[in-house]
Amino acid sequence: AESRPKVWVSQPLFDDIVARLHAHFDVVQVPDVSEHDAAAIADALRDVDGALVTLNERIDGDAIAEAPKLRAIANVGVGYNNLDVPALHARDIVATNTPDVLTETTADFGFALMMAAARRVTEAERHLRAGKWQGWNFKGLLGADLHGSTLGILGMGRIGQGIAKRASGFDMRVIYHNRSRLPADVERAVNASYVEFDTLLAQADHLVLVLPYSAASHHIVDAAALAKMQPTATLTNIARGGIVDEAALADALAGGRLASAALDVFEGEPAVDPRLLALDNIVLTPHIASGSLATRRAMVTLAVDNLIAALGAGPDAGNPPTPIAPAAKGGK
Ligand code: 8YV
Repeated sequence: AESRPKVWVSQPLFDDIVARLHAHFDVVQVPDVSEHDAAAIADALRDVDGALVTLNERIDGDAIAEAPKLRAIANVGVGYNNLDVPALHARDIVATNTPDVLTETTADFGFALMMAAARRVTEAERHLRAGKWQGWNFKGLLGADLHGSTLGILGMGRIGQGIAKRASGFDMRVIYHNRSRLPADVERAVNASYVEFDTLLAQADHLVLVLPYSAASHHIVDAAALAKMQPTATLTNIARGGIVDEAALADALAGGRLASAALDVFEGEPAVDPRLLALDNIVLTPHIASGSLATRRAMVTLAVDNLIAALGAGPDAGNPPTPIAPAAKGGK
């Protein structure tokens, strides 16, 4: 009998969804996430036709070069800075991601983080839990308003637009900066105005980062950018940690040059800079913005559909629903 294609599933995802792969492929699962160093990844890819991976797995040029049979990589996640897409495409390996299905959930969480930073929600809870609440205090833990303020969005893709839509209900003015300006009808639909990067920094009362990570966006929010922000402003990052210079951010927060920040992503995650951990005026969450149960299931479903189709099986054989375009520049 003809041997079936072999696929690697890098993490224990949702078994009932991943089980659909068994109809078409032999599935190799490596259950120990801690083994996912470069050598372990290269090993796992060496003998397979395809793989279902997450942001924990960096699929680099060396691993790809050592995987002669590889034909498809299905990334669970919309951002794909963990994949060397040019190296994959140079070998005609199909790469796919999971856009759209996580947009609204991630926008919800971005809004939640921004609100938590503005109103000092987690700082207030720590205060209470530590037994420091000695009675109601008129001037205690005062924050900044969202309503009537200016929301700045850096990166106006699907998730940025989702956040802009939500801001209308909070009576916020929305300004944005993006590699390219949105068409006028889209700007109207999300009620947002395009501004230059420096204007965004200067005018935002609350700045939210939702842009793909790439060489072009590495540390785009650095000391110089932070210095252009208002000292009363908040900064929320739900994109990738490497977009922010975390040392500069810690300096700004400690020095009173920025009111507060909320980070769901970190440059060296899961490690978090101890200087950030030591600050009170920061909300820190472990990369959970897309983490509703329904959305994580939808992401795995789409990644499984992509992998089946990319390897020439199932109803969409040869046409995965959400391939990463060859010319794509960043992790969006
Ligand atoms: C995922 C994400 O949890 O989609 C993204 O870009 O960062 C998150 O939604 C992560 O990518 C899982 O691999």
